[in-house]
Amino acid sequence: MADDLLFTRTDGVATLTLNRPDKLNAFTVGLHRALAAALDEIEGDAAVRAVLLTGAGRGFCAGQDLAERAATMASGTQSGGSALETWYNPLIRRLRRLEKPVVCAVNGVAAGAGANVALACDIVLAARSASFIQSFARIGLVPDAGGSYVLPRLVGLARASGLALLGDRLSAAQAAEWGLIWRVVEDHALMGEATALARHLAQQPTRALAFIKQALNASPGNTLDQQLDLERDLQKQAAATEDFREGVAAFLEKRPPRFVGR
Ligand code: T3D
Repeated sequence: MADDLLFTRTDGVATLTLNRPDKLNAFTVGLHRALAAALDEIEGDAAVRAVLLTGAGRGFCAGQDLAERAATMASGTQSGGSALETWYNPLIRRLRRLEKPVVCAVNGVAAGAGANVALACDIVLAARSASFIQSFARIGLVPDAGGSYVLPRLVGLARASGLALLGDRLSAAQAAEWGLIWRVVEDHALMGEATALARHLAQQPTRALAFIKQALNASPGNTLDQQLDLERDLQKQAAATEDFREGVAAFLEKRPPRFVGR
């Protein structure tokens, strides 16, 4: 259903709002389709230079819609693995590889794949009342949507094991203290701060931000030598951009830079 996702573009920021509030924005095939179509547009629109992802209502996202999954399991039309292959894995790859920064405003509970979609974004702000739940083990599943990759890297094996094996609720404040997310914001201030952050990023040197994402994505699997080589290659490309020339000129002329994203 088209309204399952709200998609607006203002001031260089594409805002994506998961919009199934009665079901805590749980993922259905319809929501996945709408999100994939929006990301197609965002990738092809040079005027969009940052993305803001959030949820409508009191939740951010409760992961896979279990009623839909129960129905597809009963009819034999879709297995868990195939949903990952078709929807969740491409979504996580796209968020990580998108050549524009993605801010996530976690407005409420983020559970299962909903939590891990949030953690795949570049900068995660969470409302003080929000929480993160690796709820998979509670229903007999394993963390997916990149959870088993990102959790040990962000918080270490001991905390990742506790989160994944117990499926307990982690408060936004604890998530920030552990380094799972960037920052906690008071509930009433979340959307204002997240929007301001996304607008700021939309005025930054977009190509350089894309190269930074690329370098950070590659880092966990690289040796120092490989990473140094990658930094050299990316720096060569960054230094060839119009925005680098503008950044240096603005510095020397003691004025704010006017980056155009090229
Ligand atoms: O096969 C595959 O697709 C593999 C992929 C798996 C990816 C996954 O994400 S698996 C994990 C799926 N998600 C969960 O297990 C979380 C289920 N939800 C919860 O545990 C709780 O809802 C929360 C802890 C997130 C929030 O609890 P609470 O008490 O604040 O809210 P609630 O009352 O449980 O939920 C409110 C409504 O949303 C309720 O609907 P109702 O009864 O008012 O009509 C509830 O059923 C619905 N809802 C919440 N989560 C889901 C959901 N409906 C469908 N699927 C959900 N995941």
